[in-house]
Amino acid sequence: MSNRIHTLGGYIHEYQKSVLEPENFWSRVADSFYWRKRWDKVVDWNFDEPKVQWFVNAKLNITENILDRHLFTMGDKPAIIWEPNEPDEPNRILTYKELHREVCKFSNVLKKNGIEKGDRVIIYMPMVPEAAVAMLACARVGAIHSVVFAGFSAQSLADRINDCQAKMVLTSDGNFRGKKSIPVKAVVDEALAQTDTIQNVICFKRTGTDVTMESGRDLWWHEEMQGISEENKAEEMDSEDMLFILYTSGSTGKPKGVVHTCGGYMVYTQYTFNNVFQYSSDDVYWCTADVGWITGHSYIVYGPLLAGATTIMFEGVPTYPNPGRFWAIVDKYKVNQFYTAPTAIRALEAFGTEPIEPYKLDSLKVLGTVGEPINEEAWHWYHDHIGKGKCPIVDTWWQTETGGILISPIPGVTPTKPAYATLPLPGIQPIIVDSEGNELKGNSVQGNLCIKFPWPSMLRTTYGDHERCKNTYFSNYKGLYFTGDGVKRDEDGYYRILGRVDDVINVSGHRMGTAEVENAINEHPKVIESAVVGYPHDIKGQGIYAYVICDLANRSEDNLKNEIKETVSKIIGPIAKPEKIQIVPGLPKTRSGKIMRRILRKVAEGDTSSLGDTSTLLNPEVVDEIIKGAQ
Ligand code: 7RM
Repeated sequence: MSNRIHTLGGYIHEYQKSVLEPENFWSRVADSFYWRKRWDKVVDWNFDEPKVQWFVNAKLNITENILDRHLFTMGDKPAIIWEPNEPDEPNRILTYKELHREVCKFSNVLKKNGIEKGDRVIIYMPMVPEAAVAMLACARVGAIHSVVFAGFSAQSLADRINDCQAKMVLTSDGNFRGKKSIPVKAVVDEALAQTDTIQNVICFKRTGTDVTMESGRDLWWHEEMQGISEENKAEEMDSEDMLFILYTSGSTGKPKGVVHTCGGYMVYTQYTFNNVFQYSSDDVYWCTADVGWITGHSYIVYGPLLAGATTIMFEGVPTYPNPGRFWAIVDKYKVNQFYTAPTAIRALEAFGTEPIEPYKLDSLKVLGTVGEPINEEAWHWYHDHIGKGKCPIVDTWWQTETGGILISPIPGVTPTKPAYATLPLPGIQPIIVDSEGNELKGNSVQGNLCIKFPWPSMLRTTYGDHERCKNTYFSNYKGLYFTGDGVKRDEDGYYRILGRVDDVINVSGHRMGTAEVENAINEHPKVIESAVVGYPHDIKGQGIYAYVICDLANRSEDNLKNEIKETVSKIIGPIAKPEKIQIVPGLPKTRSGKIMRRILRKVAEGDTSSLGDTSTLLNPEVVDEIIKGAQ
């Protein structure tokens, strides 16, 4: 039923089958779901347009597979356990039956307020169960949700609303995060001044902070839910109808809306959840991501709930009220599978082992990581001190665009290796190419990571701009999906992800385009030009280092740097603030005017010994000035 792999032999068998007979393989996996109408063809694809369709002409609603399908078998099982920011505030537990009821009611609220199949709805909410209810209610009525991380600025929110022409925003009054209480509705109000497609805002009351409610536009969640019917029949969706849009950064200034569709995403997220976490029916699973990122979509909400799992949603941060909070939660709920980011592990490692000592952590069976390469030291710390040497670590490699995990160990089944994502899951055919696109065959090779065959949860397009999808992912190497990551396949055939090979910086697992940050910096009136690179950061993996040319008249450098940070925070959000800003007299440029980022990267890394040939630069003299002023 769950298509779970139990043995190494089973993995090898399933993998081979998935490559030799992909249609039979995926059709067997898909058979365990509830479809209103079965597919005519399993997959139809070409990577040139690109056009990818899975379970062609099948009809379904993903929420019937999450809710209605589980009602009779596990109606009273906890679906979502919500742990609040404050440890002594009461938690909330929603069983499958209660989640079903909430989703049906909120689906009726959406419909009552004019939301129809195909409409775009923005979800800008903190980590509360209502965020999941909102996503599922959209899916149930056939609306396309686009969750925007609630730490993004009004400007970022407005850009996303405008890009997808959203009709509604679902939000909250405020957001508790550690010691802070963040206004959320006020940011929405600011964003809406720059948009003209939003008809209604539905606001969930969380912090009780004062908000302005615009009459005729803004509605309270609790008022709308009052007295609304609990009966709701899910909309019938085509397998290839859009399920959601999620914006992600790339190498240009403008984030792109990655589009996922209903059928393939459903099949792949449940299949990978079951295998990668080896979830069994009474387990408690916890992924610490935010629903604003793909990890929250696929492995807090959709994958686990499709699998009938109990999934924890945590509102707070790892260090509040103290750096033992994660471990307190693990013991409190007897968490069996724990999935987090390397940056969180490194941040907690910095506090030593004392915060762990009060806790048993003996319920843990599987540990996971996602979002960025994990260094060997952090891997061992996690393995020894959290897993007590007995829990396999699944280092899961995947992307917003891939929808689900592509390369990962299967715990207890395939081997693990520190800092390695190891082996592709069944159905995934990775290939390594050199910069000319030649395939690097065999083991002990290093190059760019591509995938040569479609998998059910891959992106279908970038919203409103199919050319961009084609250019970004399918044009670098003909006939292949290009991931943007560098990779090594070692002597044993295991994959180690080396990080991005394009202009994308990964700060604490959050993707940021260098151009996006530069555009924000350039908004400051005193900034003439800027260039941004990533540099190695002990905790965040990478930090943002900005080189800025500016007009310093009547300004101190320190004031200006702080203002620049504030500008970035305002335009993108606090996560994009540069750690280091260096005011420079010029930027190293080629004769065609391209900034030589390679040099700036070296200086930011503190390695000025091998800058390469700088004589071909338009302005070689600035390099010395930059080295002198480096931080
Ligand atoms: C799930 C997610 C995607 C980028 C990806 C990589 C990096 C993700 C790992 C990793 C090394 C990993 N989606 N990345 N997982 N690098 N090991 N296990 O993070 O779209 O936000 O980012 O993240 O560079 O291309 S994402």
